[in-house]
Amino acid sequence: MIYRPTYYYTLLLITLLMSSCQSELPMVSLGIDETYHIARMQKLLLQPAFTGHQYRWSTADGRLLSTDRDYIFLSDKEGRHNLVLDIIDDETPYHHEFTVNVMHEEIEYSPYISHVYEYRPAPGQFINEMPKYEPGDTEASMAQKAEDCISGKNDIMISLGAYGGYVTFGFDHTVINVPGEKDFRIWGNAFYELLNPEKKGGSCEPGIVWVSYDTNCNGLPDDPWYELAGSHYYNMHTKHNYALTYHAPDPDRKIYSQGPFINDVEYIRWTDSNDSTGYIHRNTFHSQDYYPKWLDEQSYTLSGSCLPRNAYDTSGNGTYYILQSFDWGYVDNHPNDLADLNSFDISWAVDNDGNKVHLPGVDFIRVQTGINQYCGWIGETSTELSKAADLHINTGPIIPPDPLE
Ligand SMILES: [Ca+2]
Ligand SMILES: [Ca+2]
Ligand SMILES: [Ca+2]
Repeated sequence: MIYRPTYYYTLLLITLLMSSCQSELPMVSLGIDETYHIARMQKLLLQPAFTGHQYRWSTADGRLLSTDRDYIFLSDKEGRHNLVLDIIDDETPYHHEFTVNVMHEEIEYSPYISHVYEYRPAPGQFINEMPKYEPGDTEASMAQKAEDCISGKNDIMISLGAYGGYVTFGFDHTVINVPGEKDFRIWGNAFYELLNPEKKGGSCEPGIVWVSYDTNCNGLPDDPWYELAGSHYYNMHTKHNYALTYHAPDPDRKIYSQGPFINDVEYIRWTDSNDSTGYIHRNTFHSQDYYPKWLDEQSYTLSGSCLPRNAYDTSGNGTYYILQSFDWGYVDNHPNDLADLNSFDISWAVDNDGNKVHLPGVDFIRVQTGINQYCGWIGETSTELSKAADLHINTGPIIPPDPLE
């Protein structure tokens, strides 16, 4: 028999009593701490465990932040933020004061793209080339190639193909929507015609910008998307909630040419939500496949808003097209040196019904070719981009120190 001292039984008794107390009065926690430490421009998801009739998140000086049960704290202001959560309930009201200390990030943020989440271009004469498809590539590896092109300062152009093609990217932090200021800039390859630059037309291929806030905080672009309403959002010829389907080339199609440069007129057929149909033609300048080779589907649908056509055949015989820029709010729509016309304000965001939406910041940005248009020998109108920057992150000293000083 093993000797057990008396205190062993005393301890056992206390343990049993404690555990029975705990089962009768379980410790319930609000789930919101008293103090948090986070880096600036990072989200803090606050989810109280208690329920009530209403919720009120506010600053300690009384400014209302939200009346939702869950709240995402986000700030670019370093320092101490004193906050209050009130759970309003007749039986179990709750008042909780807490502090979020916002610090500077440990590793300096990059102002440039850090990740490409999706690359889903429409067919086009630069598809499978910008970036280049190689046997074995998948949608994921093509997204990685797109990332290698447009992230950081790599500044290599990718093409989104014809109408509806898109890319989705993000940064190593949340891009803050600073009130009254534009928030990010995107570089394309638009240019004005040299002879008449004042007309602001030439090769302008407007891409629509969409933004999304990672409201479920899972790091994935599976949250609601909002269009940035540019200058042509309310144009009577803009189609909203539009969809267009591309069909892989039919091996039994009739192959015939049109003029000296189009050698396969019925190459890639499209059908749209307005019961229209048409083709992406193949031209003599680009001989690779125009349908994304990494897609297994024999057709795929792209949707969004569709902007009015912007091309004019100034020659009258199909030899000289001018693609007119829109006023503001689109990618690949004005030359890159016009910084302001290539910059975007998150406050332009609207929902699917066109109602303004306030977003504190965005985690995901999507650029989508906005026009369904074909211009003879120059081909389909396709948005291109090579880089993007968060305008609120300091890009560091631009002027090197003077060696004579
Ligand atoms: Ca803003
Ligand atoms: Ca998400
Ligand atoms: Ca372009």
